[in-house]
Amino acid sequence: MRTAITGGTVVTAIETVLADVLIEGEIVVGVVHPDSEMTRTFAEGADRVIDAQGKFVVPGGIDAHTHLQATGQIAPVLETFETGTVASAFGGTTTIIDFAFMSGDERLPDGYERHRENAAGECAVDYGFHIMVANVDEQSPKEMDLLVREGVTSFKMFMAYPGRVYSDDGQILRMMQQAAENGSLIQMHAENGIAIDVLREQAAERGDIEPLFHGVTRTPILEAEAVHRAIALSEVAGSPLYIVHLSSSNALEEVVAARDRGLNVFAETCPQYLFLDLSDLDRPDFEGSKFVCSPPLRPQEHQDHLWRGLRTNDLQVVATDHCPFCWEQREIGRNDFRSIPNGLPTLEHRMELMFQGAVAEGRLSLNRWVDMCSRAPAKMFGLYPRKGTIAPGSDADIVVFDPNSPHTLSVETHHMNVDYSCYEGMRMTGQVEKVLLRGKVVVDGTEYLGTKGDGQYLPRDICSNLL
Ligand code: DUC
Ligand code: ZN
Ligand code: ZN
Repeated sequence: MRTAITGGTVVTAIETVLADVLIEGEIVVGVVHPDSEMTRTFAEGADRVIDAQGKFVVPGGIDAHTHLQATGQIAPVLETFETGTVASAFGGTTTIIDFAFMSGDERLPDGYERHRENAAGECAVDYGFHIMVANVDEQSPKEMDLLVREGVTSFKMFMAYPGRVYSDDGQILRMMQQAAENGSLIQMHAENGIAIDVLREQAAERGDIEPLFHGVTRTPILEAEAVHRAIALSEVAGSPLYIVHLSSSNALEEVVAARDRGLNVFAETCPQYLFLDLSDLDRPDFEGSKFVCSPPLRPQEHQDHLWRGLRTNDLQVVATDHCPFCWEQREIGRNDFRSIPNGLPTLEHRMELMFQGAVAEGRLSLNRWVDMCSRAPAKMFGLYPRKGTIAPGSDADIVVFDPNSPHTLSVETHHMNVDYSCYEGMRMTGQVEKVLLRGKVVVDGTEYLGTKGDGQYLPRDICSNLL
């Protein structure tokens, strides 16, 4: 099957060029000048020609932080591998890296194997896994080595949630030492959970039980403290570190200071921290519960700092932490914010939201948009250059993006399996028009053209950002 995408502007993290993209089967074979002889002969013999005049042609998005079919919380995530990845395809994200978790007394590889079974044959886009680590003991570092050899090269640890998935500093240091040996990346949920739990209990005792107090008690000071400690531990271990879902200017300052000292410290933020804020948690009639995630939404003034961090590359990646819960599931915590399940639905909207905030509103360049949504996660998590760019030899995961197609985000039109939208009524300037997954058109406008199981499992290399 030969496909030519003609007349568009190809945008990668590096350059913006008028060029045609030539695809043979699943692979890009040429990015060439529109008037070239190669285009003419290729297009003549092509099975399909896609006209991209006036559109951007960008590498498929990579969302490096999702939780599909997760059951580790108060309520199960009802977004399945099937529903979540179809929504992902509609949003122009052609690869996800999902978190496999250990439940009960499971070992590291158990969570991975269960997750692989659950995902097999279900996914609409390509997928890999990180592991959420709990119950670290002397076996855990060896299990980590085993998984790295299988292509699972990143491991999330928690400084929050004592008594559940929390690891103490010694356990974290031990795993970081092993990561320094095996080349993997430790991802950190950096919030001081021990102190936060005291504040949460005190709030509940005072009768402060509304969703707003979820935000108030998880103060950014205790996010920054945990980031600082995680950096210190990784420096001692000699391992790189990746902070997940960084939410505040306080935490960002710690990352900036570490990077200025030359440490291999990286961080991701999420659209919710750039577009939503603490006041959403204070919406009346328990509506605020729809915005409960951890770390929580912050006062609006943090947002400018995060955008600046993206501009200066102190924040490298934008991922969603997609972890949706329906209204009925939120209701579990009506009488105590501590029982509201944590996580927001964003997977489908990441590319369009980030285009809006970055490009349409003039904060960042087109190339930076592609970088933080596609190339940076590909490099961070060992998928580059197969993913994250449009170049000869790379997978033909391609989005035709219309920069002038105003529309409104709404639960009425989204494909995510959740009964509300955190972005209801938000106006977007640009829109995903067509999506190709390894050369196959899976989305055309409002039509889904894929088949169940199109997505392939991706064993990953190690992070390619290290010196
Ligand atoms: N951390 C996540 O990454 N996702 C959901 C909840 C949490 O604490
Ligand atoms: Zn987390
Ligand atoms: Zn998460």
